[in-house]
Amino acid sequence: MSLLIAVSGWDATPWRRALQALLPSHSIATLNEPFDRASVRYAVSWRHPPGALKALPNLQAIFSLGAGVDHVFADPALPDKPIVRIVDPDLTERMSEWVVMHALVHLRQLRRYERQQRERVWTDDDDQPKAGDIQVGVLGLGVLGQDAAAKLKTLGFRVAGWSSTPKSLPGIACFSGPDGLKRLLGQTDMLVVLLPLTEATRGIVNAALIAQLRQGGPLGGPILINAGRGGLQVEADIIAALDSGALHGASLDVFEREPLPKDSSLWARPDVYVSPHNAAVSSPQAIAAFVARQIEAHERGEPLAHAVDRRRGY
Ligand code: NDP
Ligand code: OXD
Repeated sequence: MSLLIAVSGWDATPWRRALQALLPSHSIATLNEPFDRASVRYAVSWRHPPGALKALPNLQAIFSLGAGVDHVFADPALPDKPIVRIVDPDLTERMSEWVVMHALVHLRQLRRYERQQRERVWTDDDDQPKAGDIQVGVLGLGVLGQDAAAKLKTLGFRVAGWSSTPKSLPGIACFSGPDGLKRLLGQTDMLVVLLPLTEATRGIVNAALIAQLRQGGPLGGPILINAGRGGLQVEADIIAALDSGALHGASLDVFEREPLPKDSSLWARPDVYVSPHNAAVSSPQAIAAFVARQIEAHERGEPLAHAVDRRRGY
């Protein structure tokens, strides 16, 4: 019985080491070595090369090594097997750290004070807004969105969120559907995007959406914080909005093209924070433990947890 590590752009070595330690009775193979296709029962994927998972006659399940599964669905030859995504506190806590950090960085004008420190400028600022003056809108109230929303709330931000299906969450104003989105955007000073990339969400962060955000406000204009996926955003619209003032600033962890091309103007903008798609990295230790627990449960005949809905695409 074996497990296939099917990754591209990542080093398979730490994954192999972590999975082998937890699943000593399984043989583990990677795509760049010979393996017996009939023995493969499970595959773990991060952007696996298209077609890599076909002709595995005994495949039981595919594990995404990220919370997102758009990279798995990108394979036109994907076998019709359950796809399990990561739901793990390790990943969730990392994401909330990133979201909270960027919310605070914009609230407390970190760039400005870094520049002032470099220039040895002392100012007397008594008009600092506080978290309670800021209305945050979180697009996507799933595992990550709910945790980030709750932590922002704890810091004092006023928080609302938007999801596909209606929700009721303590202290968070919840919206759903197209009308709900419009209502949320109209009151939002800081927009946090934690949506999955699907046919329904591709390009959702565009000029039309940005134009609906609350203008002015305590931060001088709306802030965009996107750690969902680059395909959710139209970068040309974001840049135009920053230029026109329709957006006051942005923190972007994900991009239409990754790595972000060297000639993208986003790199050099003082009103934009760029991070290299590492808001919540998948730790081999934590995530291999999640995968191993699921495989052991499945081998005992128990159902797989966190299998995604192929029709919805997340
Ligand atoms: P979940 O599936 O738990 O949550 C997705 C949320 O989005 C749900 O609330 C869902 O609504 C909502 N949603 C989906 N489609 C729509 C739509 N068309 N309209 C309105 N709401 C919609 O995912 P996670 O929270 O675990 O992860 C979210 C995404 O974060 C991942 O898909 C991935 O792309 C990204 N990610 C990025 C990382 C990074 O390092 N940058 C790391 C990890 C994840 P409902 O609740 O009603 O289903
Ligand atoms: C994920 C990611 O989906 O890291 O987990 O992007």
